[in-house]
Amino acid sequence: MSLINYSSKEITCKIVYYGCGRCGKTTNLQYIYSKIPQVKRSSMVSLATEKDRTLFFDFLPLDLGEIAGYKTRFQLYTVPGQVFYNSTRKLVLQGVDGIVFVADSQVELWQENIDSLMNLQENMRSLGLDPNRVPLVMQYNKRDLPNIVAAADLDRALNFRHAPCFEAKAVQGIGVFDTLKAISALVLQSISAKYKR
Ligand SMILES: Nc1nc2c(ncn2[C@@H]2O[C@H](COP(=O)(O)OP(=O)(O)O)[C@@H](O)[C@H]2O)c(=O)[nH]1
Ligand SMILES: [Mg+2]
Repeated sequence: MSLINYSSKEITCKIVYYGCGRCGKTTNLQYIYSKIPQVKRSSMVSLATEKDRTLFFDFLPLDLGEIAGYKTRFQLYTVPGQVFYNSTRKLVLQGVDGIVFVADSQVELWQENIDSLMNLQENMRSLGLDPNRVPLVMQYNKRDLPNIVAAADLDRALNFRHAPCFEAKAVQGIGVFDTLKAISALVLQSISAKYKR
């Protein structure tokens, strides 16, 4: 549910990075934060436990320029990945305009990725969101590690609607902006389609 303010000519969109615990969601936001000029971003808010795991969410507001005279604001959120935080995940998903599903490419996390994707779809449905329609981008992260699943196999198992997908090494920043550009373009397209009459 993007917010469009006609008088101030501003569009605010919400993008959520979803995925199992420790797949690299926070790392994506931290990298984006480190590369965006100060004037284009507010400070990043992180609510983490002592062990560096997201407790509620990370939040990063960005100004990404103008489209047709409208200033576009993007709010990036992550969800806590651990299974028991589902009510928080649902809360963060409310009003989402676009989703980045981050998968951990490591072989031993195969099932966790699938479970997280099922959980995403279930939570979306329970919020009245159509998993087949909300703009979505897939990111296969941790490609730098040795024991990983081939990207094509991850794609077959996870990319249920042939969404744009990117391989990433988020710790090195690789693939992070490709992912962000793809999801922001999809979100802006879907918003302009919605408001065009
Ligand atoms: N080797 C490697 N480690 C990564 C990568 N992305 C994230 N990590 C590490 O994985 C751990 C969990 O990352 P984090 O972003 O906190 O995961 P989150 O729970 O999804 O927010 C951290 O130690 C990160 O440094 C990557 O591309 N390669
Ligand atoms: Mg996190």
